[in-house]
Amino acid sequence: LQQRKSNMKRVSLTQHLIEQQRLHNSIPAELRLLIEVVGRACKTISHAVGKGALGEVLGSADSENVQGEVQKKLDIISNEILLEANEWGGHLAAMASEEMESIHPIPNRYPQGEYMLLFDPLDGSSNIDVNVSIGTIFSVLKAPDGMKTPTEQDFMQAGRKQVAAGYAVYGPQTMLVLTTGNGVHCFTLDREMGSWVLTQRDMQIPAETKEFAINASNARHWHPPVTRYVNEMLAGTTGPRQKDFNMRWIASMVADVHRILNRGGIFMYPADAREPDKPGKLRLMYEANPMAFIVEQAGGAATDGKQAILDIQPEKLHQRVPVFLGSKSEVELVTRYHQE
Ligand code: AHM
Ligand code: MG
Repeated sequence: LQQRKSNMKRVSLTQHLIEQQRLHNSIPAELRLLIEVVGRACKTISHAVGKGALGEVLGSADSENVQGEVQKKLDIISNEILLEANEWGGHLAAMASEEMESIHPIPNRYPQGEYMLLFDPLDGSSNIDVNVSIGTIFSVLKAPDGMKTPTEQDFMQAGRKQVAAGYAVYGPQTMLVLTTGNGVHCFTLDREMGSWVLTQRDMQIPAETKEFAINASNARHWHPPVTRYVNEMLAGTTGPRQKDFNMRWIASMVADVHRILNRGGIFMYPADAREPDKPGKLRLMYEANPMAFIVEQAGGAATDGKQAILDIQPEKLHQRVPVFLGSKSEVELVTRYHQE
């Protein structure tokens, strides 16, 4: 009886999206279809990830992606799953992926929709083979001209223009975290039923935090504002911050951001002195923008050290940016250090 009662109260992804449309008029049917299709693709990816060695999906493929990184088998499989799932529904005009050099227009044999989908099919590749949380990140833009096939130039829209963004995290539980501009909501995959169930409404990042995330092995290359900010935290109760901080680094952005959404903190992937023309590691269009949209919607902040990530005018599809995101007061402090 208890089980039946709790089942009756469950809100599915579809129900949630329809309710949001009625409340805020922000999710037209075509966008809802898009989000549901991405959600379905993430279930398939979650299944492949969960099989691991039994599915013969672990290890590297014999290929490199556009940034010259060796692709894992699961990077390629996840990319294929997302492309195939989204091609034929009529809701998209084009797609772009971290794993593909150029954009992927919708083939002529399918109707064309008004949205453009960007994704990092499997983020945290270095964690795939060691059974640590990884995820899919996605971002949705409007095609500027619904009539014609989009070009790469049509994707060059600032993050503020996103109409939806989200990520799935494949961890002990598989979760989908989503925003369409009216708060951030989290769904847990019910593996038996195969459905996304709303488990957290209106996630809010705690404003104050004692936790930070950065790959400290790069410390000797950091620029002075980052060194100052981190050193002040490391100084603990006797330093200028007058409190002890804790450090976490999962090396999967989805998992680090998911922790910050739940219990606060700041995540940093700064530019450093190694390659002046290569600002950091993370990609604006597939990682920084969707995460910045989610974080701002949850009451946090996201900058590149100088300006809000969402205000950056993109110049290239695979452009990289420094990233500082999470609890507002911390992001503001490290951003101020960059401006001083
Ligand atoms: P990927 O998209 O190739 O997986 O790279 C992005 C990942 C992020 O998830 C994570 O924050 C970062 O790379 C970790 O980098 P590092 O190996 O320097 O710790
Ligand atoms: Mg990535």
